[in-house]
Amino acid sequence: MRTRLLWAWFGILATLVGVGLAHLVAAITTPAASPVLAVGSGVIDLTPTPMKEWAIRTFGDADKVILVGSVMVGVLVLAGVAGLLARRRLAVGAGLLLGLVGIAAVAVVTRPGFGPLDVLPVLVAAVLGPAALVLLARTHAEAARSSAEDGTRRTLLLTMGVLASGAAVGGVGGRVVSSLRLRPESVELPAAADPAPAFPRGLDDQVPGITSFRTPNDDFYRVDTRLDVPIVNTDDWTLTIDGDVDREVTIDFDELLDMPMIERDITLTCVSNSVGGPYVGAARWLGVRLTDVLDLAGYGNTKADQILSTDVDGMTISTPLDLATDGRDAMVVVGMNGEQLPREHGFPVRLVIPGLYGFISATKWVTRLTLTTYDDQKAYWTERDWATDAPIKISSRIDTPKALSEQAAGEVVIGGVAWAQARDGIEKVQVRIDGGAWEDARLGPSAGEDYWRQWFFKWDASPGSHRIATRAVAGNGEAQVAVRAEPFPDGSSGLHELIVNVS
Ligand SMILES: Nc1nc2c(c(=O)[nH]1)N[C@H]1C(S)=C(S)[C@@H](COP(=O)(O)O)O[C@H]1N2
Ligand SMILES: [Mo]
Repeated sequence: MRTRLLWAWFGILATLVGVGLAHLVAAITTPAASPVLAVGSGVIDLTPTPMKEWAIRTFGDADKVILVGSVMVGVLVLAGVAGLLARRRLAVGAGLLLGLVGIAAVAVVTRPGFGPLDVLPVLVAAVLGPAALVLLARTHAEAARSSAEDGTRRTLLLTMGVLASGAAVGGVGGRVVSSLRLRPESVELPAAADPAPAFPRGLDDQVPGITSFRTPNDDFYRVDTRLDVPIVNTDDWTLTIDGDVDREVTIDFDELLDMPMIERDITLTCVSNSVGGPYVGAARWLGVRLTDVLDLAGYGNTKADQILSTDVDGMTISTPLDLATDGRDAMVVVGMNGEQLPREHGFPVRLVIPGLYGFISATKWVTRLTLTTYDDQKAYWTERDWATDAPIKISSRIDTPKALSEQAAGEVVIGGVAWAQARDGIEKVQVRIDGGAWEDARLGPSAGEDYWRQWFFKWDASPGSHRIATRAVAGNGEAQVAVRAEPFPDGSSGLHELIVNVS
């Protein structure tokens, strides 16, 4: 039994060495080409949409940690099996390890944005993993042949120690390198030629527990298909406008900064947000009008019906051309809340288009805008059956009190945020207690029609269990849809309702 365990360990150790050092090499070259991350991304891409939705709902922001963790556990179980097999036939065990690397290699090579250098990490894993297993098997064989005193046992332990340290150096080194590379490059952003009005003071201090009127960059929700943050530097960044345009144009970062800047307060929303969910955030964005950028290429005669935007890694997002150019403040963004874009949110350049869910509008790390048709080219989520036309649905969320919380009888302040982008903003928010009449909530200040609005309602709570509901009406008269819908394929609907216990 103990020998078996030892051999399983050999397999695991050999794999950790390969994967750890490959991770380090990837951190230095292309982080996404790390075997574990590449397999993880492959799993994300292959997972059917309903299951992905389930994972996001169940695990929330931890979904990626859980995914990478599961991939790691799966790999290590197989690595243990490889070790056990190697006990009888070394070649079989080493072969299984190579097979595992082969799966990672497929994941790396089929990744969008694959470059030749990206094979380096899997090559490292392919050489070091099996080599470590062979080394362990040889050292073990020698230890078994000689007597305990002559130090070969110690050699085996030493070998295992060295390999474990190698794996740790790889893993930790990879982290250190990534965090060094993630440090922001500091850029000087120009002032807006067309600035946003002074930002009003929200209800943050007045209503305890309400969502902050402006979402700080560090707290802004993050949704992307990648497991790592791409490192794009301004020197290397260019934006190409091509497809069905008068002339293909490429501009660099300085040329973009030289264009007239607008500044707008816009609330971004993810299509995967459930009613009452957290995937919504509001910020002040600085950037160039999207139509100004498209004008560089000329698109008056285009037959295109979509803007297919591509990120630095080849991931694509499609936006209906008519909606993006209908006069709304669609932007090619460089600044967020008075700072340059954080790397997580698309540095150096992303799109923000008010009123459309992020998955059809908010391309981060954008490098190409292609005017084309939905018939000719399909974006990432279009291939996965999500809607192509997905305006953000009107919604109101209760931030406080929390669901199932205990409240003291008397005055309870109910508060939250509501949004109705590209629909003349929020006109009215209402609250209903225990299925009674709808009553108007008080609204906080407005920061424009594309920005959410805070609201509160003073409720005289009597003892017992109570059901609170909220709904919103937009400035254009449209009301929040009460019919329940899941996020797939074009966004959730329904009323946010919760129960509190008053005593
Ligand atoms: N390159 C790229 N851009 C992307 C995505 C992505 O996966 N890759 N996700 C989109 C989705 S689904 C949303 S909701 C927004 C989220 O932007 P945030 O992460 O800055 O909040 O970015 C969009 N832009
Ligand atoms: Mo999203």
